[in-house]
Amino acid sequence: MRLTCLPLLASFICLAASPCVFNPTFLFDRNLGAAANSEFKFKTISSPRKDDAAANAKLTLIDGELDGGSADLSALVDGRLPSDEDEPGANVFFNAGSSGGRFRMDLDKPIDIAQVNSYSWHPNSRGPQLYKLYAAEGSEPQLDLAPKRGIDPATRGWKFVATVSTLPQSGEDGGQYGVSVRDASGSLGRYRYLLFDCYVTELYDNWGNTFYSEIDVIERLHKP
Ligand SMILES: [Ca+2]
Ligand SMILES: [Ca+2]
Repeated sequence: MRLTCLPLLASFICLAASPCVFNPTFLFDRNLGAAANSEFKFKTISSPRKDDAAANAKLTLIDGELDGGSADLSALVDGRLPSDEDEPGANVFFNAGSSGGRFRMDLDKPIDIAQVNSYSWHPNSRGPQLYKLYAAEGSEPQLDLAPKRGIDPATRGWKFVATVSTLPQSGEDGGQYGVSVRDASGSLGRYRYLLFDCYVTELYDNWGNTFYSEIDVIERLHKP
């Protein structure tokens, strides 16, 4: 084979082996003990940022009720972090005894999103994260920006991105969690809106709604 054919062949093999399939996954890390502190430093997940693409995002409750002790939704993007493992006022969480709820993040304009990173911290069942993530560019036909629970957002113009679950298979579930939703292509896509469909982590008692401390959106940077 002539060497000049190799780049073409290589690109063909690449296309055949990894077609442009949208298959986002998530990574997560968990800090326990002294590693769980106000710095939110993880071994494999980047720490929360103050200057990420969600810093000025507008958050809107779609369904469910926030707990009376929860911070406003804006605490998810304020870049501030709890300093203690049980600090309700520095976290967003749905009402005690409820099954969770939905909220929407508006980034003001569509951006190419590389990662959606979510952070939580609690000594027990309010530590792990369990949610479904959907996204929309904004111009989808019949896009419903506020689909209630019971309505599959994917039938209302939203694109399903991933189901995030950091629930341990056994043992204690408390700790500090960092999650990163991403795609092997480097981009989750170009979106203005994100929808978070959040679920309780357990049903043994009323205290299973996650203490979400921050949600970062990392824009994919394009080299000029
Ligand atoms: Ca942030
Ligand atoms: Ca925060």
